[in-house]
Amino acid sequence: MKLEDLKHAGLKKWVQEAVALMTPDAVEVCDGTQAEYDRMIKITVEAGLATPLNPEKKPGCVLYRSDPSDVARVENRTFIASEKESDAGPTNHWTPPAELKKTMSALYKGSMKGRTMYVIPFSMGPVGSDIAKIGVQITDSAYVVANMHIMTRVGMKVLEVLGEDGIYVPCFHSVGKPLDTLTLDSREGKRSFKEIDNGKWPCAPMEKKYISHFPETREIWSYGSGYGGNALLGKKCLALRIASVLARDEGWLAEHMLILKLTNPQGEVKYVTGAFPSACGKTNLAMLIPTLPGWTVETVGDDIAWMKFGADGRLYAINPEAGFFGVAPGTNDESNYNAMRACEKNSIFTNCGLTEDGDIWWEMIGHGAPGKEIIDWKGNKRPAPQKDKSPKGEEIAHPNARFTAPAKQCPCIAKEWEDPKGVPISAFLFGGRRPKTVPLVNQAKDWEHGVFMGSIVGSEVTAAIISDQVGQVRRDPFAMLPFCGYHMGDYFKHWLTIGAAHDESKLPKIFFVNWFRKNSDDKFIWPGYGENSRVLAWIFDRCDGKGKSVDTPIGILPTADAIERPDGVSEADMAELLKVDVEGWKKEIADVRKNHYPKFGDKLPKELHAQLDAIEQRLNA
Ligand code: O2Y
Ligand code: MN
Repeated sequence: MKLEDLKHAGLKKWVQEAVALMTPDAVEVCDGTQAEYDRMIKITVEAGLATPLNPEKKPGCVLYRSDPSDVARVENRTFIASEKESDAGPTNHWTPPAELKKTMSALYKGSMKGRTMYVIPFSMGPVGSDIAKIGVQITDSAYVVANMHIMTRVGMKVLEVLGEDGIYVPCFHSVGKPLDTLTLDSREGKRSFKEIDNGKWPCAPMEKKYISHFPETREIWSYGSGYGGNALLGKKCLALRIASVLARDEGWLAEHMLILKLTNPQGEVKYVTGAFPSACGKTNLAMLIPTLPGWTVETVGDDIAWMKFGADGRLYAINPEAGFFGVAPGTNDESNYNAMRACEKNSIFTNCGLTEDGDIWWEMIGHGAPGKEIIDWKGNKRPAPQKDKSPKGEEIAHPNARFTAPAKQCPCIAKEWEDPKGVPISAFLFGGRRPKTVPLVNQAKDWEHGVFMGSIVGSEVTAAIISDQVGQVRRDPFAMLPFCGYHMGDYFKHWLTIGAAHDESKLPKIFFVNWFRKNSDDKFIWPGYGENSRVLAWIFDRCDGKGKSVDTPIGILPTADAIERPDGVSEADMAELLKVDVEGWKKEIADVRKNHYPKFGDKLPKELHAQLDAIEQRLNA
């Protein structure tokens, strides 16, 4: 579709202004068709940026290799440019919006020279759902267009819903690498050549990358990166940072949470959401295959949940996304069978290894690589690994290598996953990697206690993360620290306000889970993965006021016999997993009081301090 054919006058004007600033060679409005997707892949293959995979191994799939400097989200280049610094809060990077726009406008000037500007109308959530939101992303990356096709709903239907004056979130994106026209002197005279990417992933140097959010005007400006969360602006930028601000203002929740559908042997269903910091197996939990007979888990979403109250007073969630942007290394048939099936066709792979037979490979895929050689994520030929592990720093696939797979291809996708009304949520789970202190599962005594639990989420630092902080807990409240578009103290307040404004009996129950307890030999006590269904079953029952439980100073815990023990977990192990470690919790409370809560200054709600005092008193009683 051509720019002139856009019916929305405000949108047309916004794009025209962007064209005048970024001066692309051409402009295309995306229609979301398969033909368009295929053309984006072809353009990038011809530019040497993509390798089609062997259709017998991975039909309809393609592999990209990014620049080594452009491999992940860049938190230190991510900005919340609210008018007042105090609205962004101490855990976000802040710059005055006018100053940031001035700096970035200078970068955007001529940034699309030699490239096509794609205008992507996209819906986060089923098109037309009351909970969904529309965004329009301008980008000069065909890779981004193809990924947005999978991760969001793109196309004409979105423009129809937008009509002539509908509201959308405007999103600027440029990789920040204009293609110049080079003029060379030759014997025959001057000759001009248009620069091409020629196999080099286009992006700007780190100090010129900006992932900027303007919460008051609900705008996103991204410059300099073509990778993942920096460039696919519907995901972290719109669906979390901007949406969290909308949710605060409009009385709903935009959360970094998976959504799963849990069915018991009697066929009764409950929907559960869960927030976990990175590297806790969120996608694996969303796609879990229960070991507990008769139970099923189906997936509604693996990363983001938008939740609004229905007329019946219950909270309904949608997954605003249409695909999975999953971490490849570590994903295998054992850890996540369903994710492996979801990405075996029509998927995009980024920064994985390429085998001799035209397939992808990554560390812990479950087998060595075939043949003699493999091409690593940097494009270098290496001996084909016989085992599926590599020494740190010498990986074949980058540790943040990704698959982009359509959600509808996941064998365990729930039939309700696109229900525009959303699904009614019965439980919120919070969790982190906590080798000590935190029990396997702990139900909050009430909503405020649950908000307290969410506010102290974190994972213990291991040598693999930061060697001089080993043993400390790196807190990531509600797993939202990098994704909240405003002050985290105000965010806690928003959660408390939601609880106070609604009938608590209809609100989801809140649980803290911890699959990562270790014994004195540094071995995991709980097997995790499919065995987590045993914990989900207890949570299911607790939502109905059933399930054997005991009230303790730290929350409501299962009795020793409430959760059926999996193979390899002894009675003593179970007792360890469910014990109240009084001394450990006193240290936990002290750490939160001294090192965590002070970060949020005056905006930390008094209710959370009261929770600290109450738990401390109960522990001392
Ligand atoms: O590194 C990136 O750009 C991707 S980050 C990501 C992708 C999918 C789901 N979650 C995340 C995250 O950082 O939480
Ligand atoms: Mn995430």
